[in-house]
Amino acid sequence: MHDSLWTAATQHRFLDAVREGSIDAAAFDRWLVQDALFVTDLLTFQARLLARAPRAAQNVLAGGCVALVAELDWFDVKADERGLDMVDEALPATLSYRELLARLDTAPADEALTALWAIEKVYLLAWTHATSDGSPFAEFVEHWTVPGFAAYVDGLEQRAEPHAHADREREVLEHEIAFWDMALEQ
Ligand code: MP5
Repeated sequence: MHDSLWTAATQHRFLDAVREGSIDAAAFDRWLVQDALFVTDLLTFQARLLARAPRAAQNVLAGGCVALVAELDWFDVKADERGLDMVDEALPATLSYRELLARLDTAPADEALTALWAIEKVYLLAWTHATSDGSPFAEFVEHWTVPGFAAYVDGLEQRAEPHAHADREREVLEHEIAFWDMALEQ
């Protein structure tokens, strides 16, 4: 379902440029700083979802919350290495994604869980697409392609209803595309 949107979200020009090593440093840094803001918003959404999810989904969601907190620490380290200030000024695509997460917050748990699965599956596929030998971005590629992350996405898939909530899935994919677009703009 939504095959062309899945392709657009996971084989975006941003990811081609990461794979080729030709990504503009300012674009990569813009993505990094905005993604740290997104992950902060995702943690808010996911912690609330954990509180209202069916018992069977709690384990995978709780593990994900712990991973999100660790990921925020990791973003700080990466930003520091690249000499970036972690601003809290969200660009329009980040704000718009925040609004989508807020809407999902009041959606039924099965729909919210399915949207979360799509959010994570996009990153697994996207960074797999961005993989190349000797990449200067290897640690970023690795972060979202290691077996542990693939297992997490699998765990979400088992508790979600992949492709059963077409509108939610479409919205996630559109926001993911806009997020990559945002990094390349300017
Ligand atoms: C993810 C992300 C994956 N970091 N950013 C966007 C815009 N979409 C999806 O989430 P996580 O928690 O980094 O695996």
